[in-house]
Amino acid sequence: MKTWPRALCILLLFNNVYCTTISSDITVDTTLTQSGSPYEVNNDITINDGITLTVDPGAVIHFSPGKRLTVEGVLRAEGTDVDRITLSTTQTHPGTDLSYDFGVASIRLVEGGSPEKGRLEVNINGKWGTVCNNGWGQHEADVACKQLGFDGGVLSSFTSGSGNIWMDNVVCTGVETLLFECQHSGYGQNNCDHSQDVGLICAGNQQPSSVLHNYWGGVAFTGNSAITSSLKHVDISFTSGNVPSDRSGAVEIIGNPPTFENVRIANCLSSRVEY
Ligand SMILES: [Ca+2]
Repeated sequence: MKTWPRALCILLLFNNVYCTTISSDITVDTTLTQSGSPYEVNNDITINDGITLTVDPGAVIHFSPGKRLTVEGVLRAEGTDVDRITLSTTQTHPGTDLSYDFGVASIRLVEGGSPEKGRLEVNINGKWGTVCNNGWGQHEADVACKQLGFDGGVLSSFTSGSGNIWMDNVVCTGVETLLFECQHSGYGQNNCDHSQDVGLICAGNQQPSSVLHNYWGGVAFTGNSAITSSLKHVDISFTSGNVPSDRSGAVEIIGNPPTFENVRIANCLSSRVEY
């Protein structure tokens, strides 16, 4: 009885009918529609060799944390200017701004002499910069240290950085999984100088992948189908690559590459496209 809903789901998919949860590999030609959205993918799934998954304009697909889509067959995700296709996560990431990318490592501690301490730096659109200490307290230190995989931490001061001061007036409630989900003045907006750079001393044993659990694994093109996959007017966000250890691309190309047209990849903890 327990497997009945999944069987029903596959039957519905077979008839191209509305189905919200996808738990198994795509083994017959299937179309995901805007009216059936959002779809929730709660397993690692593969589009099998010889099979086409068509994603209609305006369709929204949300992946559970860590789950990824492997394309051995064909993925035809062709949105339009008005009805873009969304590939994202089931998890909410409040406060994050889709016009920014957080880089592969996203935050780090430097010049502290050991991994758990140092000046806090954040990566925005591929550039490392610092964080101003205006407003910093326990919640903010805890969120940053937890993002780094520690249990928590305290504000400190280390050598000053240089270049961008990316965040100022950071206010966290303490439940955020990313520093980027806390309120702040806007990236690059600050009235600080580098003497106010946040330093941290984190506590506990570092668990490198803790934050990745809110992110999905991205799309891997592994097949060598004669028919080329296509991504057109697609938004891909909140991937961490191949969870937990290998932060590979939001889109990873191992087999034949897809065609890309107007694809936006944002808010990822992974690189964008990896070959
Ligand atoms: Ca300030």
